[in-house]
Amino acid sequence: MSKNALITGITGQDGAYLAQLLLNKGYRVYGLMPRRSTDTRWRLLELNIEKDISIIYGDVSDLSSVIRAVETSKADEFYNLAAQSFVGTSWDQPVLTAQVTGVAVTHCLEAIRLINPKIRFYQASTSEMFGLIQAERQSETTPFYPRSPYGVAKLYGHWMTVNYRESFQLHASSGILFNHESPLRGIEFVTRKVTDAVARIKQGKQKTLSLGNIDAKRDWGFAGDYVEAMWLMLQQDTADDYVVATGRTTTVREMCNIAFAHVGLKAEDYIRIDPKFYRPAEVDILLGDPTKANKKLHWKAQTSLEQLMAMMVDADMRRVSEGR
Ligand code: NAP
Ligand code: F7E
Repeated sequence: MSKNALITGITGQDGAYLAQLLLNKGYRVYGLMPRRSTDTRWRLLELNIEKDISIIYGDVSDLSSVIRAVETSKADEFYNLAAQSFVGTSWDQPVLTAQVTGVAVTHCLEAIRLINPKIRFYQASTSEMFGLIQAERQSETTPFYPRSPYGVAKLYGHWMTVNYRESFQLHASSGILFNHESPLRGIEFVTRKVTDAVARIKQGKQKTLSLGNIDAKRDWGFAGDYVEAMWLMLQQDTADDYVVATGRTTTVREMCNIAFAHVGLKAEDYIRIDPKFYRPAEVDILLGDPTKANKKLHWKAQTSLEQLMAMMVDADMRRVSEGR
């Protein structure tokens, strides 16, 4: 019998890829979507799956929305991907970030506990919880030290997920995912900002690219690979926490070199440093240790950074040439 899945954050990068994956596996997919004044379904339209998803309007910061979504969807699996997910904005809207990215996780857990404790739950945790890193390679046992209101809010959600698993025996797992990108990445994140600029510069529509701290290092993977790990976590007999990463770290500078080189340009000829893109506190380096996910989930990142940047630049070259 086919299963029902509820995804919050269905209109985001991961929500779109996860919905596609679950539809391909025969799930009935329900998506909780906040009503906005303009249509936010561009990713679902780009993957051509918008007609296959049942949308439930609501907001994760509103407990009644979440309760209604759990009841309406009759979910077997609940993926909480909704968040104010941009780290930079979390210093400008720290209270909203705490509510949407942090407290709302408890709304999801409470709805499950009250309506059907058998529902399996996935919480979208993050490498930002490691912040000022306490080990060279970060694994499930590395102590946390968040460096942004976003990281702090996510850490609350992570520990509530662990707590509800231990207190109420919920099948609740926390995926500690390192940065993952794709052609569907939001334009404000650095990889997509770069690939969009590469396409515009190559096509004569932009002259330079302004960035902040290009010495920061990230462990970047492909979102399409990472949503598979989310699903695998909920297929295990017991719930647990997993680091999902590639195990390779690269500077923003080198990522730019790769992206510009894909269209035959040199990044250094176009990059300008603008202090306005620096953050009040930076996460200098992240490098994940995905050994547990490799062994227990049999999951491994399939896409190299070079392949990822090529995929993203090619998609933006197409968009820019179509006038988008
Ligand atoms: P994203 O593209 O920013 O998507 C976030 C989604 O959350 C959007 O659909 C957004 O809808 C929705 N949302 C925001 N506020 C909401 C609210 N109050 N109620 C209901 N929905 C709301 O993020 P992503 O990259 O797909 O990431 C998915 C999740 O994984 C997030 O929780 C993120 O923090 C986490 N994460 C991401 C990464 C990464 O590298 N991508 C790594 C680790 C963890 P609107 O667009 O309408 O606001
Ligand atoms: O920044 C530096 C910036 O905004 C990456 C989210 O998905 O991953 C993401 O958070 C690095 C940082 O991602 C610019 O200072 C330099 O060091 O692409 P980002 P993030 O902050 O790592 C984690 C895992 C999440 O959970 C989050 O939800 O790049 N950087 N110059 C810049 N970053 C941006 N955005 N723009 C710049 O101009």
